[in-house]
Amino acid sequence: MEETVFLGLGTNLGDRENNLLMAVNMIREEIGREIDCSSVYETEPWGFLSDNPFLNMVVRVTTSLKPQEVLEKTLMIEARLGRRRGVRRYVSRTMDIDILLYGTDVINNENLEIPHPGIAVRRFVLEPLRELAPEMMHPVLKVTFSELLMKCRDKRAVSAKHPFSAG
Ligand code: PH2
Ligand code: MG
Ligand code: MG
Repeated sequence: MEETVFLGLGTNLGDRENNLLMAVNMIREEIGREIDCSSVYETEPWGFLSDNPFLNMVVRVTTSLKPQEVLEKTLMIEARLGRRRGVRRYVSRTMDIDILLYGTDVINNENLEIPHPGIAVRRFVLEPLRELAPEMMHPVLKVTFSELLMKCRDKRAVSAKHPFSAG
C-alpha cells in the first residue's frame, strides 16, 4: 500500500539552501522517489526569538512506509544533517522535518501526532501547503488549506523566495 505524505522542512542554521537540498535528496532515497516540492519560503521564527530567519518548504512524497517508519527516517535525516536535540522546545536548528499529513490518517501517539497540530496556526506551513494542495481538505478540521490560510491569524512574515531546484 502506498500513501501520500506531506512533510514540512525548516532550517535556520548553517547553509540553509544546502540543508534543504540534502534533506530532499535523502527523503527521495529513504522515504519515496515520487516527490513534489513547494517553493522555498523565507520566514520569521515562530514561537521563539532568533536573529536567524528560517527557510521553509513542504514536500509531497508517495511512500510504502508506515507512519512510524516515516518518523524514524525523518529523525535519522535530521541527525545526519547535524540536528542536535536538547531540552528546550524551540531552538535554531540545521534541519527539522515534520510529518504534516499521512494520507487522511489521524494518529495520536505520545511520539507522533498526525495531522501535525501546528498546521492551522502557522503561516510558514500553510503557505507552502496551499501551494501544493490548495483544494485538499484537512482531515480533522474539514476545510481546505486555502481556507485555513485565509483564516490564519499568524501574521509573521512569510515570503516566497524561489522555486526549489534540485541542484
Ligand atoms: N519551526 C519550529 C518553531 N518555529 N518558525 C519558523 N519560521 N519555521 C519553522 O520551521 C519553525 C519555527 C518548531 O519546529
Ligand atoms: Mg517543527
Ligand atoms: Mg520537528
